[in-house]
Amino acid sequence: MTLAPSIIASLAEYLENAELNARDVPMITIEHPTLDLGDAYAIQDEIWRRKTARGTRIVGFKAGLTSRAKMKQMGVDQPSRGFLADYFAIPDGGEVAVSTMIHPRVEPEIAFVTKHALRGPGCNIANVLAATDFVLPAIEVIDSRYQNFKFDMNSVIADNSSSCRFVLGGRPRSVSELDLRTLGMVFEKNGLPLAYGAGAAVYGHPAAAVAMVVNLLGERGHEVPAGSIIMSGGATEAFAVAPGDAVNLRVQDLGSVSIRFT
Ligand code: OOG
Ligand code: MG
Repeated sequence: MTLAPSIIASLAEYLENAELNARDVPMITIEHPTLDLGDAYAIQDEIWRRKTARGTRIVGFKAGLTSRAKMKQMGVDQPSRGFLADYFAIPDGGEVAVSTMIHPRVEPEIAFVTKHALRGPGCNIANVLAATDFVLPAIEVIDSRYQNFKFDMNSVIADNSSSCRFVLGGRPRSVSELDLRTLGMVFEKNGLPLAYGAGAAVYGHPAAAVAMVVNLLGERGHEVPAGSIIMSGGATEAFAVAPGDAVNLRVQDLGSVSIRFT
């Protein structure tokens, strides 16, 4: 950590206001070039604290940048974690106004829902599978608060890994019935395929991405409670959306999930 607690608090307020007002801001490492990974997670955790202090519930967590396609698209080389607030959730088939966001993009994901608590360090795939109640197809809507959707690793982590909205849908399935690595995905916009994916694109195995999130949370003393939603990360690059777009994800054996943008 290189930054004073007062700077961490003011950067958290700055980034949370950018989210709440849907206004983009310059990357925080421009003004604070010494900001390190510890500072970045401290800022994210301060945004989390600000929201819970206001009565917002944290319903789960997410892995970010867990696929090669995502790392390549964003020019980074490590994964991240973020948290999911109650108001990020959009019902399956629901709509969201693009005007409430800055420059939203969509990603095809597999979401896990836990039946037991998970705690790192030392969490592995087997622990995740044993603690998983079911998995679901999910679309994540990300929205970087940074200008032109451009950032470095520490800046995006401070910005809650671009978390914005998510939709869960389809058919919940137990992990014991599935081979999560070979699970096929078709991601569509306005009825046409955008991209194809497979579970293994996500960190080798989507449950490995979840274990990574649990371990990153454990480094700062956070436990993942039973009943949490954990998004394992985009299996393909993310795609920009505009008003009028309808986005649908079909996942093998898990059904489909959709969202419309107005
Ligand atoms: C960071 C968040 C990435 C994912 O699934 O990889 C993410 C970003 O690309 O803005 O949610
Ligand atoms: Mg994502």
